[in-house]
Amino acid sequence: MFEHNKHKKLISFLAVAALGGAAQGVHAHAGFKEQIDSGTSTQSAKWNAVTITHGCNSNAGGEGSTAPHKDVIALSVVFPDFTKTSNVVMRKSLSTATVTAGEEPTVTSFENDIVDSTADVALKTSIALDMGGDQLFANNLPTVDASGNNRGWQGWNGNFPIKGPVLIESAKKPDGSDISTTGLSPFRIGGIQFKETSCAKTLRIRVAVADWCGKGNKSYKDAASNVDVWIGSKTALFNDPATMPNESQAIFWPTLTINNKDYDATACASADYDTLFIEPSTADIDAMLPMRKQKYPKGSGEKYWPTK
Ligand SMILES: [Cu+2]
Repeated sequence: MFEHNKHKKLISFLAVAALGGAAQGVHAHAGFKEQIDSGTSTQSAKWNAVTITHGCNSNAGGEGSTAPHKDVIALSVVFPDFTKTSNVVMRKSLSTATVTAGEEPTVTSFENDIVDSTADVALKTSIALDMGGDQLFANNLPTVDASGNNRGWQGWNGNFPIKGPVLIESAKKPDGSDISTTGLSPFRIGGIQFKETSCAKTLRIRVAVADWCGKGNKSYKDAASNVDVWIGSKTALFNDPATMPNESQAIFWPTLTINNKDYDATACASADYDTLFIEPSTADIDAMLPMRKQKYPKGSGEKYWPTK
């Protein structure tokens, strides 16, 4: 982890230098292909993809080190429950404020900032799985919650129903270090519109992502090198610090950034916030981030940690 954070800081510095602050294109872990601009809810959906930028490696070893990564064979993704303010964590902060990431002050709704958001509805938008094209895994199933909302997906390489590719990390350069590869797992998301009076420059949608490199009950024994879990806080099920970068380190959430095209810097000069955050509940992460045990098409047909 220590090595990794140094690596991340260097990357961020270079990105800021090169792109004038638009650093979203550079990811250390799982992330998103693009930032997106705000738009109306009736506008056609925005196409995007989760990026998988490296294979699994114990965070104790540090991914910036030359320790080898394992190939990624499956992915699970859980978005926040946009339909219920009661089932998500929402936050609001000023980007210049001294606040630890993941500990920004909470709010109960976005109704003052986002069109169609109410006391009950967090965001009037939805996501959908995009099959084909730029698709790392051949097998993909949407993750649907108890209320019928599409909350993410699981993609995997396997023998059934289709043998697909993995994110190859086992191919090495002559010095044994990893060849840099990125896997894309596409989806689309509906338009999100900021209110004219909002002083939010960005809405940051924090998404739980797990990159799986091992499968079956055996992988539980060596979880640290069989899964990378990207969530901002530990949960009842995902609590091994070696599988995630949140033990005495900066937290990491894969974050989809929505930019407010109509942000008014003059009108918002003295506003006490400029950034909104939304995160899935820990209960939802525990319910939906593990790979499902059912046979295809109900589930992936495989058993992955932590389904011991
Ligand atoms: Cu990483």
